[in-house]
Amino acid sequence: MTAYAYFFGCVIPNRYPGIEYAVRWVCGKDGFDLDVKDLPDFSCCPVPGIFYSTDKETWLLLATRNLVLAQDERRDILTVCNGCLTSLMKATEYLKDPKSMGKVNRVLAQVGKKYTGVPRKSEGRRKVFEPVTVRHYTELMAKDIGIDAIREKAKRPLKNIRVAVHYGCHYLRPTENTTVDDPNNPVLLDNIVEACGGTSVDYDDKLDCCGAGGGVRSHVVDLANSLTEDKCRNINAAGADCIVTGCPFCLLQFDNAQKTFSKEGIPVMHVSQFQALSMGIDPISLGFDTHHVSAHSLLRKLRGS
Ligand code: 9S8
Ligand code: 9S8
Ligand code: COM
Repeated sequence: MTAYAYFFGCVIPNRYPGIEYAVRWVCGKDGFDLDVKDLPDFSCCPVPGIFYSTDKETWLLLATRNLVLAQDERRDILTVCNGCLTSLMKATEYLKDPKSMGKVNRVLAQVGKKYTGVPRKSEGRRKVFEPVTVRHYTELMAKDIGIDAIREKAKRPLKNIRVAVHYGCHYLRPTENTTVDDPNNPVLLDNIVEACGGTSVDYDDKLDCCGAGGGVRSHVVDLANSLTEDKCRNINAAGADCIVTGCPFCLLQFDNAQKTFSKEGIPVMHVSQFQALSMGIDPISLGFDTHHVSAHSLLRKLRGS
């Protein structure tokens, strides 16, 4: 059985603890009972839109330190965020260049750490090191656990719930060389939603950015919010009851931006929260009271279904 390390990033523990609870619940004894461990020394990935875009050396150093923590425990990293996926995956690709790896390791030596990758196989007497594996929650669930197993565990299928799935940029294009899903026609989130009993509705510009990423929310919040408004207009036109995403930063943007242009708003949740609901979790555990847009109407509809 593959061993994983939880990588929650910053947004989930600080803003949406209900997502953390949902992920632990789905992966734990009540759910799929995976071998996942906390590595308390993990830091910010660091966030790609700020660090990767402005200071690649610091970005690679901090990302590598996180990779080393997982490498030394022989664990794959389980990210629950698109930005964390991009940052850590991209770092493993930069580290394939021996020069970059040497440079980073010279600094990491000061804190007694060294990135080598993981010795997964050997050729003759020589060990072959491979990059630390970085997985996204959505990918792990849809591909490894599998859609049938998700459907089987959905004891309380979320029938009647119309869902607008939002993938987010860093999920669709995590690196130049790697994809977790088809960037032009992604399906994994839609498949999870449907396996949980929901109906994934199509809407215009589904693959567009939520508006927040790449530092846009931090620097030009009005622009970020107007991009979100465009997306929400399309989502409303499709008659969705909620938005489901695999990225807590997209979730934060939808959840916060809506108060600037809409009174009620459409509830937004992480795919793990949606999945946990279908598996019969008590919704009170999912921390919807920390979301800006109320989930009350959705939960009422659920009770009726
Ligand atoms: S860590 Fe710090 S800011 Fe964040 S959530 Fe996802 S991206 Fe990585
Ligand atoms: S935040 Fe999450 S992944 Fe990104 S850049 Fe465009 S979309 Fe929302
Ligand atoms: C978005 C991350 S998930 S970033 O803002 O583009 O870094």
